[in-house]
Amino acid sequence: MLDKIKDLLEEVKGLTAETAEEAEQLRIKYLSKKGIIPSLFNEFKSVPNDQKKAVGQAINELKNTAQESINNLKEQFEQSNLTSGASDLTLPGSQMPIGSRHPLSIVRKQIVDIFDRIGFTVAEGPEIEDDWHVFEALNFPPEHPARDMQDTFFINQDPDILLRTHTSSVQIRTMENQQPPIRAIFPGRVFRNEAISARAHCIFHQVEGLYIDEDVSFADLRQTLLYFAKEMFGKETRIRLRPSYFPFTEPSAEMDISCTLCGGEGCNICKYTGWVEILGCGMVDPAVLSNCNIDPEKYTGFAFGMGIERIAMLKYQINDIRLFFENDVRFLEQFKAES
Ligand code: 2NL
Repeated sequence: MLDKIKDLLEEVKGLTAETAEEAEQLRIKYLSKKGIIPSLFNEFKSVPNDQKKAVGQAINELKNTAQESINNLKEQFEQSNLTSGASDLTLPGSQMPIGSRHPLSIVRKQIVDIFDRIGFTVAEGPEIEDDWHVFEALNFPPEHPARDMQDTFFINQDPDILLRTHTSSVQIRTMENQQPPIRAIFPGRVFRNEAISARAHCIFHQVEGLYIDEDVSFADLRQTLLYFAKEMFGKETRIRLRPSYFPFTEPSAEMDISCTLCGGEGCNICKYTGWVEILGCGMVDPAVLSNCNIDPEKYTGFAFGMGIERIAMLKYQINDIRLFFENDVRFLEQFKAES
């Protein structure tokens, strides 16, 4: 009987199980009421007295060893049950919802980056302004319609305090504070007292630009804006300048680019002309330079201004300006891929 117990002892030391279920089967086989080890206790009754001590000890050792190794097997499965799920390092992480930049921010950054590459710095200024910086210094005559309550949001009258209608006011401040050479762009939010529609909004965004130095010419203006158009809309883009009028530039022009959608063939976007207007520009009027204490005999310069909404609408084929201001995530989400 001692030999049989020894064999069983070796057997239970080497027990293995693949699953918790298998470990339970082993417990039943060796330790349950009708299992192998309790049945040894039955046989024990017929062991001769002089062997009872040795056999009894051997059975007890077998029982303890079997219990220990089966418990170990069970524990192992309990533990892997606990940890699977909690620390499976191969599981994908939980999704963090990522926001997207506003299309106006994307386009503003593109414009700023393009001019940054040719040496333009960026300047910003106040949205609440006085009459001098928004109108007077820019050569607006006293009766100009833009000065009317109908077109401009006034905060105070006499003295006139108002919401800027263009970022030119920041250019005036820059020229007042700094002698040429000046080469900067001026992005910002502007305000006009207009009825809101698909094409116009009372709040919109502009980028204006200014380059003042000795011998700055209209050719410099044209080449700078051609570079901008090609960088912004693609290498194949062409430009054309049409004569126009602004109080603060002379001569003044409006710039068209060849239609981004049809390449000039004629389509809905360009109203079958092949051209789309994107900005206004001109040579800074000498009177404006004088107003800022810059000598117009020594210095000349060009300036331009564009609406960021207009550029973004063209670039992304957005047909209603109000979409920019509604913050509808279904609209905003579409710009996730851009930065
Ligand atoms: C447009 C046209 C323009 C300027 C803005 C400017 C500023 C100073 C002096 C001279 Cl301080 N000019 N800015 C010049 C021409 C056109 O904007 O259509 N903007 C949306």
